[in-house]
Amino acid sequence: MRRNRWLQKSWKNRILVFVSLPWIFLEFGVPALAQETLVKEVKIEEITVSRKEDLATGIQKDKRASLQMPTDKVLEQIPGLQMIKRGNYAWEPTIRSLNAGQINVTIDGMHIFGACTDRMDPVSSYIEPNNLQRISLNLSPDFGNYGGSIGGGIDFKLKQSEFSQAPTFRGSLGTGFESNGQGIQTLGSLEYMGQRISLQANAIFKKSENYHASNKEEVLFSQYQKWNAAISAAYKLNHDHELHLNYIQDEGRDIGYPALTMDVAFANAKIASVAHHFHRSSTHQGLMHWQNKVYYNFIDHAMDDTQRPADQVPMHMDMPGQSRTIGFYSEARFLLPLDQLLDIRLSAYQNQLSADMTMYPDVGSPMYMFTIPDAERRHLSLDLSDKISFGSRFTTSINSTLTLSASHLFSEEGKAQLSGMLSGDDPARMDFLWNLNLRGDYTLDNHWGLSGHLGRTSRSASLQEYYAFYIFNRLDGYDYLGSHRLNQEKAFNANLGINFQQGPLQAEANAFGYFFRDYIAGRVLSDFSEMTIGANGVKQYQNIGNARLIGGELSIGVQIDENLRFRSSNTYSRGTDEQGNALPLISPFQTVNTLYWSLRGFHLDAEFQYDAAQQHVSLEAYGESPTPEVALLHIGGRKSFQIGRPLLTASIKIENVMDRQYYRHQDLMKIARPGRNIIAGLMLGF
Ligand SMILES: [Cu+2]
Repeated sequence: MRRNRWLQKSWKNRILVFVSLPWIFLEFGVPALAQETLVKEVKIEEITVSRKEDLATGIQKDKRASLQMPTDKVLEQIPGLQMIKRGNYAWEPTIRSLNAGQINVTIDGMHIFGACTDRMDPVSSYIEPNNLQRISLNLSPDFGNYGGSIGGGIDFKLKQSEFSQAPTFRGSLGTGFESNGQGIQTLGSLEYMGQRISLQANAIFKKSENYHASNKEEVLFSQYQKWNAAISAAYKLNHDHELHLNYIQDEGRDIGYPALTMDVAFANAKIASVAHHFHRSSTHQGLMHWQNKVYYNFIDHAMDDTQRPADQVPMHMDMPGQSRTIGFYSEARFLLPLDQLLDIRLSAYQNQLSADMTMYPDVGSPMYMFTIPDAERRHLSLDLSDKISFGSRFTTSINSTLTLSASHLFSEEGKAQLSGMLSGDDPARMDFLWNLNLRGDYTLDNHWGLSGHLGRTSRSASLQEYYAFYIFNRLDGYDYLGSHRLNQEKAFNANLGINFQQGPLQAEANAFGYFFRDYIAGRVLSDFSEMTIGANGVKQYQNIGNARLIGGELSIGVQIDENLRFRSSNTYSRGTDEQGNALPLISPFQTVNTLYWSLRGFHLDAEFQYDAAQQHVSLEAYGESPTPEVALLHIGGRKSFQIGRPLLTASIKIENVMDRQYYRHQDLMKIARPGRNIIAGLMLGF
C-alpha cells in the first residue's frame, strides 16, 4: 500500500515534465531485396532522408502510420519480425523466430540488456518511435549489427540532430485515444537548429486500463502506464567534426502481465551517450566517415504481486533486477579503389546483471536468494565489412566479427550462493567467437536479380543461460538453472533470394536455413526439486545437439493505378531439434495483404491478415500446445490539413473490425488479444 501511494505522488510530479510535445508520421515498408544488405527499414518521420543505401523502390513507401503507434506494433508489422507477447506491453521481438541471446537489439549501436528474469522488459520496451529516426532490421549478422550474433538484429536509430544556415524552430504536438482499454497518450517534440548548435527534446506519456478481448471480455492485469522523454544536443566544431549528446529516460509504472504470475511495479531505464562524428565528402578516396561513442545505461526493474488476488499468490515475493552497461564503439568507413567500401568497428561493453527474490511465507522469516547472482560480461568485438563491385552487375561483400567474451560473477555473495552447485568449479568463462559471412548480389537484367548469402556464426550463452538460479519459465512451467559449462551455440546460415520488377509489379522471395550445433535449450533434471510453488520440475540450460530452422518470405507489391496500391507479405518458418521435436515459439505461416487507396488528400487502407494454425509443437519437450488459425481485418484512414505553416493530421484506425476472439502462437499462455479497437489520433506539426 505504501508503495502505491509513493507511485501516485511521484506521477503527479512527473506529469509536469510534459510541457513539450511531438510528431507525425511513420513511413514504413519493405524495401525490395536490398542489394547492399538484407536490411529492412522502417522510416520514421516523413521529412527524414535515410543515409543508408537502401533501394528507393515503390514497395519502400507502402505504409504510413502515426508516430503514436507503439514500438511493439511498428515492429510487429515488419515481415520477418514476430513478437512474443506476455501482455499488452513490452512485447519481445524475435527475428525469424530467433530470440533473446540469438539476436542483437541495440539503440544506436549501444548495447543494453533488460533486467527482468521473466523477460518482461526487452530493450524495445524502453524506446518510443518518438525517440527515433528509423528502425533497422538486419536479417543476417552484417555490419549493421553491432558485435555479431546468430540471427541478425534490430538497431533503433535515434533522431539525428540537424544544422541549419538560418536558425529554425520546429515541433509537434499530438494526442491519441484507443477505445479498447481507454488508452490515452500525449506526445510532443521541439527542435532548434542553428548553424553550429542543434537542440532537441521529445516526450510521450501513455496510459491504458485493462483491454477487452472479443465480446467485451475483460483481460485482467493488462493495464500499463509510462512516460518517456529524451533530450539531445549537437555542436558543430568545424566543417567536418560534430559532437553529440543524447539522454533518454523511460519509466513504466503499474504494468500488468496477464500471461505471467506477477506484474511490474516499475521498469525504468536511463540511457546516455556522447559521440563524436567526422564526415567527409564521399567523392574522395580514403576515410569517409568516423564515429566514436561512449555510453552508459541503467535499467531498474521491480516485479509486483500485490495487486493479484490472494488465491493466485501462494507466497508473496519481491523480485527486483538491475542491469548496468557501459561501453564504447569507434567505427570508420573507407572508400578504396575499385569502389570498395571498407567498414571497421571496434566495440566493447561491460554489462552487470543482478536479480534477486525475497519470499515472505505466512509463517517464519523471509527467505532471500539471488536469481541472477551478480553476473558480469565483458565483450570486445572487431567488426569488419568489405563490399566490392565487379562491374555494374555483380556485388559481393564479406563481413566478419571477432569477439572476446568474458563472463563471471562479480560479488562474493553471488559466488557463495552458486558454490553449492559448482562442486569446486570456477564459474568464470572466456569465449573467443568468430563469425564469417559472404554475400553476393547479381543483376540478371532490368527485371531479375539474385542474391545469396552464406554465414557461419556463433554466440556465447547469455548470462541467464550461464548463471540463472531457479528462474521460472511460464511457457513450460519449469524452474531453470544455468550452466557455466555450456558450449558456444554455433549456426551455419544460408539464404537465397530472387527479386523481380516490371512495370507496376515488384516481387521478392527469400528462402533461409539456420543449421545449429550445440543449440541451447532447457533439459529436465529429474533429481532436482522445484523452488516455485506449482512448477513442473527443474530444467537446466544445456547444449541439446543439432537443431534447424528453415523458412521463406515472399513479398509482392502492385501499383494498380495512380491512387491504388496493393502489398502482400508472407512468411513461413519451421524449427526442429535433433530428436525431431518442434522448437518452441515458432510463428506459423502468416500472410498480410493490404490495399492502399489515396484520393484528394485522403489515405485509406484495408489490411487482411491470416495466421495458419500451428500444429508443429512439442508438449513434452517445450510445453507448447497447438494454436488455431485466425483471420483478421483492420481498416484505417488519414487526412492532413494545412493551416498556414502548421500541418494538422487526423487519423483513425479500426483494428480487428470483426471483433474476433484470437491469440497468436507466440502469445504466452494463449491470452486473448484485443477485440475491436478504435484508435484515433491528432498530430500537429509546426
Ligand atoms: Cu520482471
